[in-house]
Amino acid sequence: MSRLVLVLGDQLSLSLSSLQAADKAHDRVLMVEVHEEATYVRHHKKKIAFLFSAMRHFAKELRRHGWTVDYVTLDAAGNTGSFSGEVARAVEAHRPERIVVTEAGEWRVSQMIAGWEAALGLPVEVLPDARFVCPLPVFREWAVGRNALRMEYFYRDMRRRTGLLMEGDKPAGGEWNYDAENRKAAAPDLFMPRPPMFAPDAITQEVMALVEARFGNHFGDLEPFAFAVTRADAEAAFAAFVKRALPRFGDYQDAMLAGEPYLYHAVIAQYLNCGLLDPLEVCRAVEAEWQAGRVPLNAAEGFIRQIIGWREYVRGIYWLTMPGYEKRNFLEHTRPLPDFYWTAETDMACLRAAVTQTREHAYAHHIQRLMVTGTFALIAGIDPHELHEWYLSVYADAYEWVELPNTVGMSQFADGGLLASKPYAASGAYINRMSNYCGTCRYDVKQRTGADACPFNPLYWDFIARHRSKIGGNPRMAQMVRTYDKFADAEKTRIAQSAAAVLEKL
Ligand code: FAD
Ligand code: DLZ
Ligand code: SF4
Repeated sequence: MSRLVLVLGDQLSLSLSSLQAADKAHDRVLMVEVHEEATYVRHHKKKIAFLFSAMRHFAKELRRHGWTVDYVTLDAAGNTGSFSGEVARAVEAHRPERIVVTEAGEWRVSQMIAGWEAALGLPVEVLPDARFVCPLPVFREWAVGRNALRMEYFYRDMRRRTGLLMEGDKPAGGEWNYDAENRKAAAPDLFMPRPPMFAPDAITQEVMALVEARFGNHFGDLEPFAFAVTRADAEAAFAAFVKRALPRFGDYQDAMLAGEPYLYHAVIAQYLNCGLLDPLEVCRAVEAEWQAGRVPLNAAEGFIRQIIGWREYVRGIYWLTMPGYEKRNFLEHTRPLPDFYWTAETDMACLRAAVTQTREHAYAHHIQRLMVTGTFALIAGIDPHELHEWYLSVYADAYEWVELPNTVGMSQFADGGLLASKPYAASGAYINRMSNYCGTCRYDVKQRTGADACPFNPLYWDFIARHRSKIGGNPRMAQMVRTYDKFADAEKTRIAQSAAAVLEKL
């Protein structure tokens, strides 16, 4: 039996199910850099360079382990530019008896793969992706028949399933979730930990030249490039996080600080999502730190919840709702994405900071994504699909299975509340409480209306007014609707006029 094992760019794990099912003595691995994947959205230059370099290093690792690997570079003669074209070319060249592939992370690619058996006339075996904690059929079973798919209940099942932070059948410390302790504002700190920087080696430098030549007009700065591109370096980056930042990860999880793009975050999603790090392994390492008394429980629990809770949960939601989820627009928002999401040219200090660091590092932490770029788009009524394409293209960790539910569901409430229990709408007060951006901003966060008012303020109240029929019944929004109703008519008019003036300028 000779197999062609296709390994996709986000499947860079030796434990991959397709590799486990194959035989290195007889089978051939195929890895391909293709134009279609680099441009289905116009990915950040750093993201393309990161992935191509990580793929090339992984191909070397596979060869070291005795695999025969056909690696097609983007500029190789005859590269057809698509997965389907490259698989067809490899079938023609090697005449395998079957194709084996681990299921794709994105629905778009799964549809391509579904067509290959008929198009190529040979069996195509698609195997489950065992790198996730929750198999998709288990998620489906959990979800069926529930009205509300709340992450918290799913997360508890994952704690029981993995045994992480469990004392018998009880959660460690007596509580499942220590989020209430994780909302402190951070203070500037000269000794703030930073993710380690890895100098580009010859392979990365070659890839960077290719990316500049082929995708030079994509968003984002290619240099300086400092991501890990091998498993060993990704593990070193994670170890540095555990030692230096994890102890304060919980406390400052929701904080934002000017000039500090990373704070106490792990900056590992790009490694987890392409397979350089294993989700369960990093959780076990964090649990061990707590067991050894080196990190507090709120930090360990907060971190583990993001991975076996949120990360697994959004993947389940994605596969439960696709296709179709990408078109949801419950609030009927149609305004185009403002230019400053690409240029950072705005007087709003919080948005300028988030977009600038996104351009520089292909990274923003969760609260910047959710409560700055996300909340602004929500209260300004931006088309969720345009916003989805923005998030999918600008972050090094972005793949549709994880990005789409976070954008359409959590951030934009475009699924009508399937995922989030309320819209993440907020005025400037939230950003002021959790960051130091407002102190240097041209706008006044305390003013609700007028030319100098923080734009989040009129937009927030205008959002409540515009959507009261859709969100007023939500118990978590009812209080804000009542507050709006108590405003004098003149104030309501000023809010509407200020909001219109902000939107006009977009
Ligand atoms: P940390 O804050 O250190 O968290 C540790 C890990 O937990 C992350 O690496 C990640 O794997 C996981 N995690 C944390 N929050 C989430 C979440 N909400 N959903 C899934 N996993 C989570 N994450 C992506 O991996 N890819 C995306 O494309 C992506 N798009 C997002 C879009 C929006 C609008 C929002 C609000 C969030 C998005 N997230 C996405 C989730 C989260 O913002 C990132 O995982 C996180 O910022 C990555 O940085 P980190 O590794 O420093 O994470
Ligand atoms: C994101 C990406 C990019 C930019 N380029 C490639 C590529 O050339 N070859 C490849 O195998 N994968 C790439 N990827 C990752 C794929 O888009 C990802 O594997 C699919 O979205 C399936 O999840
Ligand atoms: Fe952002 Fe408003 Fe604060 Fe300026 S005042 S930084 S726009 S929240």
